[in-house]
Amino acid sequence: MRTTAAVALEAGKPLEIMEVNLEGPKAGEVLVEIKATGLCHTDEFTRSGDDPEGIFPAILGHEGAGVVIEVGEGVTSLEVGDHVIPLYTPECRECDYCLNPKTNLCQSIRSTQGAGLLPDGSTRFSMLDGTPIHHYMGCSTFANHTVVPEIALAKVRKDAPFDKICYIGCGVTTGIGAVINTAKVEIGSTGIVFGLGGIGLNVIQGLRLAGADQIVGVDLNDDKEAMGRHFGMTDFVNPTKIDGDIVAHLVELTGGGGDYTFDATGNVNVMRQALESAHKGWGESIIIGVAGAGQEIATRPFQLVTGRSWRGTAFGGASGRTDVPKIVDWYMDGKIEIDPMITHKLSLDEINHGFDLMHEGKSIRAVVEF
Ligand code: NAD
Ligand code: AHE
Ligand code: ZN
Repeated sequence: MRTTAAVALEAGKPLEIMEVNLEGPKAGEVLVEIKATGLCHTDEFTRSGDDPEGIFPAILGHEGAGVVIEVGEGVTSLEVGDHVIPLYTPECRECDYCLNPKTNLCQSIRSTQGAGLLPDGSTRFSMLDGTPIHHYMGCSTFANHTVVPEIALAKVRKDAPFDKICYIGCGVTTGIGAVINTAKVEIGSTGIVFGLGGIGLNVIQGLRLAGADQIVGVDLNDDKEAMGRHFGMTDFVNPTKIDGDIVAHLVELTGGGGDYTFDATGNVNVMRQALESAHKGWGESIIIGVAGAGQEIATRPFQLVTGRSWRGTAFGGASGRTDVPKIVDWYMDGKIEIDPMITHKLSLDEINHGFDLMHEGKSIRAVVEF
């Protein structure tokens, strides 16, 4: 079939909207009509050329929701008409990683996924002249139709709106899951969140859900304060507007440091600030942000010797086929909020404007509706 997609032809270039060929699903695969997709900073990280794993040409996008159009041979858990959210962290329920409750990082298709291919080692997308186009994070949601392995699709209820639940495909689950699954924050804790974008605001929402008493948000952009407070932030700090060192300021503000701190910026200097503003003796700092090729984190080992720990999380530690339908229920039952964070709705033709809004700090989530 043919479908319309925003194609990343080269690193650093705007996406190009074009008709592409899409082969039908092979064994174990599913053809999905994407109804809506969010723009996450990780898409921009890859588009820009910062991602060491970036491959071009590719169809980016990993925060989608849609409807099953066709299932390949052997697919048993999904049928035509099901509503689904593609998962960049699949859940095969069979590999050593899926069988270990300490991780959500199913590895059953990681090598082909990282190479921009489906599990059989080939791509279903191509240009009209036959040039292959790579998949991205196993999802490629910047296309009106995509083919995804069965193990990388969460089946969700049919009354949930696509233009909101697409965000559960990454930002919502990553932020809330970092608090609940990874940090396992206790009632009464103090949390510090660096970066109040599409991920950080969901960390704040997760901290409120977990019963944290003090929730400090840190961002260079004062415009993020109002939204942070809406989601439960108790204190806002703009590092450019304080006297002296940000770490000392945060330690003072929290009476010793955060029980839990989170980096949601992707900046390695901020990751260090997050670690060092965690409480001596027990503070845990969780890295969520992804950093560009060649960048490394650093701190004095003494920071760890004195009881802080440095950890990280992918997709909020969530096992997608199991957890994502539950998070959709939380949204539908009013336990979590999504709507105010969807600040812009765009058509596929306007997708590059969505990245401009991200850079300008004007959007939390821009969502493309097909
Ligand atoms: P975003 O662009 O919406 O938000 C980033 C925020 O950080 C902005 O509000 C910006 O003003 C703020 N910021 C930038 N530099 C800062 C600094 N020096 N100090 C304080 N604040 C600063 O991005 P997003 O979509 O929220 O993504 C955030 C990061 O999380 C990205 O690196 C993204 O790639 C990563 N991410 C990781 C996962 C995962 O599973 N680990 C999932 C999704 C996104
Ligand atoms: N490709 C990058 C790493 C990018 C990365 O860390 N991706 C996160 C998801 S970000 C979603 O917005 C992730 O899940 N990583 C686990 C994995 O297996 O990819 C690089 O540095 O090479
Ligand atoms: Zn993402």
